Amino acid sequence: MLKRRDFLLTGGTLLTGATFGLLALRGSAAAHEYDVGHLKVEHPWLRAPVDGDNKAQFYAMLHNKGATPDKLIAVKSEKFGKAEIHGDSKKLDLITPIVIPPKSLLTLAPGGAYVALLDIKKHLEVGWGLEMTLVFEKAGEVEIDAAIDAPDAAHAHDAEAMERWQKAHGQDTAGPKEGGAQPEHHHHMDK
Ligand SMILES: [Cu+2]
Repeated sequence: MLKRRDFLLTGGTLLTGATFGLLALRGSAAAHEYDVGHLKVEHPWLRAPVDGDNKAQFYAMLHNKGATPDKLIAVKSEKFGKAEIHGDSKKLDLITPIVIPPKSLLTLAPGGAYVALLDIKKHLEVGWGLEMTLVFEKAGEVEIDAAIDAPDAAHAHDAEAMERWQKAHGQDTAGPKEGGAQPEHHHHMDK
């Protein structure tokens, strides 16, 4: 199920009075993070395909609170045909798991290790979310909702890239249009 992302929350200058009103009504905020075993997946996101393309790149912050390493070994979603994990930031052409060392926070970001989402079957709308399953060797599987960011986003919830994309695609940036059903997206601007 796709959900409208509250990406506007990340761009302070874009906040409108109406948005603030919604926020006040919605009450408690859920952070954009998922726990599985000793791992925490924070701000999973992807760079949407450029127009006409059918592949995307997935990134996240992977926090291993445990005393042993773990590995991201597979990524699944009904919306794309397959995923290839390019886990070695020095040899990005290789397909190899992403290793998360113990007691560490691994930030996947453009230019480094990533997951290639290939053969996308349905249009991925920038500003919405994509439900996916991450499979870790030890911690097991976890369902996540990845933010679909602009194709040139530099980091999760890149509001400037989102605004450029919207202008280029004739969408306004005035605020939520789909009513009050958006998931709360409490974002601390960690890059
Ligand atoms: Cu997030």
